[in-house]
Amino acid sequence: MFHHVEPFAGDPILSLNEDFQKDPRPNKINLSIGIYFDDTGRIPVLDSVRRAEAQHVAKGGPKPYLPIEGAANFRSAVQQLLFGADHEAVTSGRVATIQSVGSSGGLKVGADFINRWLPGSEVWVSDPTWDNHRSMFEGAGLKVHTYPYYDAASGGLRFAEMLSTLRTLPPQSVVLLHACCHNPTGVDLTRAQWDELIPVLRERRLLPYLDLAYQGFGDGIEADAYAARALASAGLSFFIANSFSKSMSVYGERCGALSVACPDAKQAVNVLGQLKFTVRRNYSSPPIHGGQVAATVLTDPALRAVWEAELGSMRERILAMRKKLHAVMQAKVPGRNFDYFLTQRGMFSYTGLSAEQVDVLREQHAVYLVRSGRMCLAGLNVNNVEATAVAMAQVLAQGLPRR
Ligand code: KET
Repeated sequence: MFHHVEPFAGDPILSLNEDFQKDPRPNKINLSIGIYFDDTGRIPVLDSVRRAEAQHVAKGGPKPYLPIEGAANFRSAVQQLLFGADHEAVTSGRVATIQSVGSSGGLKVGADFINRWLPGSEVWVSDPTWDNHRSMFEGAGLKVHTYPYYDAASGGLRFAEMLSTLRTLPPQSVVLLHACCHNPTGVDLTRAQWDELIPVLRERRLLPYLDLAYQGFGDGIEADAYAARALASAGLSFFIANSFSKSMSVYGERCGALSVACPDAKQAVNVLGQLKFTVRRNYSSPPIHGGQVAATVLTDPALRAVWEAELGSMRERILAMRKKLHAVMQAKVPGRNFDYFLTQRGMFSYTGLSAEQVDVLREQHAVYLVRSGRMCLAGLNVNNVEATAVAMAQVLAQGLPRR
């Protein structure tokens, strides 16, 4: 029956993380997966989350199926977080939101919806992007292309080329955009660039699909929602998948949402209905726990304040690591510019290391990066940042070919 089934080649991020767990070397450093580790190298359980969980456990309620679209309190809290409570898109009811199994689940449900209801549409993702984007959209039966994004020479953005490519796309093409903290490069659009991009999306009648997986890790919770709010205020129809995995450090709870901003409330009802149909025939309904914890953290004023402070200190700690790594690298490898560590935002930086250099780092120094050269700076801490810099400097000095 299954003799023709091919072996799984492994996932460039998750399989590497599994290899890291198996690595017996005590000095190993995990800068591969996009997970925030604290200064002691642990995945934190946020105080806000712990307290919200305690409230739910104390209530001890039954565990019925949630509605297909998820819990109403969670969905409404998500809309307020993304757009602001008073935003016209929210108050007019023209946003359709489902609670999803991580933002990955939301991305895929949205992709399935596009395949069913916009069958001619093809998808355009940034070059490069999170590996799984291509995989998910192709898995939904959609064709995936790239638009220019990262400029390896400057470590910045190819904004003019990006815009001119988007101007050539057929109407209803889907444009996947990272709302903040671009993965894998850490290179984001400025507000002025978003403001320039939006008229192009509108004129070409493109369908933006925002991925907001790192809200709060860029410039702050509100600031990182700029793209979502600007698109909504401009009256564009768009998708947005958002995640609490990173911002609440609840990775395994698989807690996220998919929202679709529609032209009016009537269309939002139908869109929501079809999202529900997609969910029902995939996994029927989402789990309770993570969504209820997130809803409590978002809506209880005391817990909300604790969470905002906790997220703020995670962001600050990553920034401090960026500065420290930059300083050590600058000292150890004079003549080479490491300013990208300072200018890039969020958990990731694109180091420019080749796959071969990344292999040497892993094999000889037990420092794990993704083979694209992506480094997760949220895995750095006071105890390993120096060792990371020393290892990187050695690898660079070995003079392996740089891409
Ligand atoms: N979008 C982006 C851009 C992203 O980096 C991730 C996860 C997700 C969505 C999915 O998050 P979820 O937990 O489903 O809400 N990225 C890290 C982990 C992974 O690859 O799954 C990573 O890039 O390392």
